[in-house]
Amino acid sequence: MLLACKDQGEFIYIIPYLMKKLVLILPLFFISITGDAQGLKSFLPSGKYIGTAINDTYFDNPSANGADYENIVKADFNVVVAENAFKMSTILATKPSDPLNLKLSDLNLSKVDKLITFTQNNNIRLRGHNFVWYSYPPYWLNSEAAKWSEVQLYSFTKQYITLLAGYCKGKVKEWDVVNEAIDDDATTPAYRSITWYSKASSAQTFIDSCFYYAHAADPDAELFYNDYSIEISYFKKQDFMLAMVQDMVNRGVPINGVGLQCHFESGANTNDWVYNELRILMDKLAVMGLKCNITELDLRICGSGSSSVEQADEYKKITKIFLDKSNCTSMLLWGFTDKSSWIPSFFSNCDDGLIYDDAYQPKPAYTAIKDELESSNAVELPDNAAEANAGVYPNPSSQSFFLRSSADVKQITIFNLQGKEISVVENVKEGFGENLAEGFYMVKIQYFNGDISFQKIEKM
Ligand code: 9MR
Repeated sequence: MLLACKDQGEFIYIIPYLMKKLVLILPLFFISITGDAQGLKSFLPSGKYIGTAINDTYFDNPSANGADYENIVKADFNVVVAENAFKMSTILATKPSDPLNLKLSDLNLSKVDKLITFTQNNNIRLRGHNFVWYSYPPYWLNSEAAKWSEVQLYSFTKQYITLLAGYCKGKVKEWDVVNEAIDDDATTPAYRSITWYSKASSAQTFIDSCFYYAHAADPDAELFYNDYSIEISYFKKQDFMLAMVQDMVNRGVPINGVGLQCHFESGANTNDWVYNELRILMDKLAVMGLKCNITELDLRICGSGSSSVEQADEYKKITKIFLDKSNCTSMLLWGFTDKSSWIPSFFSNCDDGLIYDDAYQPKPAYTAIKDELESSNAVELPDNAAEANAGVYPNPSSQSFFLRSSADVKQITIFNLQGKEISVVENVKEGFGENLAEGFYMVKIQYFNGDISFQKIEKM
């Protein structure tokens, strides 16, 4: 293969070629196999978490992955969630002898224990997904629940959440309490009615109760409502969700945030309009005092609809939103390697949605996220600072300045302190001021909406 594709088989050319290849390959080997200190998480500002879902093979067949899987998780991520291991379908996979008198010993906690140990040993935050989900219930639950009264439905749910949240108290820092409770009706969405819990006469009271049970069991855990197709306002589900969580906040239900799943199709769902929508939604939830985290991000490539380069740019833009918005504290991918992803089995003709390939090598998407994190790392944002701290910041690693703003900026003009114009920067997103001489300057920031602000900066 090498001979065929390189230098017509002339041996003398092969040695430098191989050496060049080794130089290229070795750093990748170190990044992916050894748990390199320069993994993604090392570029995060404080208070931010980047993470991944942990696939079933990690628990069921660890040898299939060798050491690569764990080493990558340790190097790159400071938050993880189990893709399936914390779901009721796993925890109550075996029918309890008396489901209405649940005991801790009825819960299958072996995978929970494994992930708790792994995260504690490696200083990784653990999020739990999920207590209540209409989909994929344990095989026995629908038929059993059909026999229950509403009171028994509440009793079972309370026991389950209390046992699991109590067992994980202090170890699981945040939970998806309720997952996907809103249906997909395009015009008039409602609470899902096809669920084992539809027996509750008020879906909202049932949802509230789940949050109260979880809060009582672990008052320090952050509690989330998690869903898909709520990311953009085009889907009426978003309106429903916003009204629902606003109402919960108003009534004092212990909800801390909303999880946006973000299962996007690269090249299809991710034009600028989507990014703006994400920012607007995060702001709306911030006004309610709620976090808005990205909980299951992937960008599947379907047929020839996109490329790894386009996908990388999309990952970069979403990472920037995560960094810009102070109420978006976590961005989790739904897995990190295309070797184990839900995508090909759920979407025909789609694959390759993650940031490492099948062979655990980082893809352009990995580098794009890393670059975005790296370029934003110069300034550590205090809590709730994203909007208040809009402005120009120095980026010491590149001797340039960057702009932090959720509003689009038309142009930046740089003046010296005598008021003489030094330069005009049109594409401020790329960073600017690299060639300025040391000293103080005044920058004029002109926004597309007509707003103007001034700021003094120092080039060191
Ligand atoms: O990726 C998960 C897949 O392996 C499971 O078979 C499936 C059913 O448990 O759930 C998938 O994860 C879903 C998540 O729990 C909720 N949001 C959508 C995810 C992808 O379907």
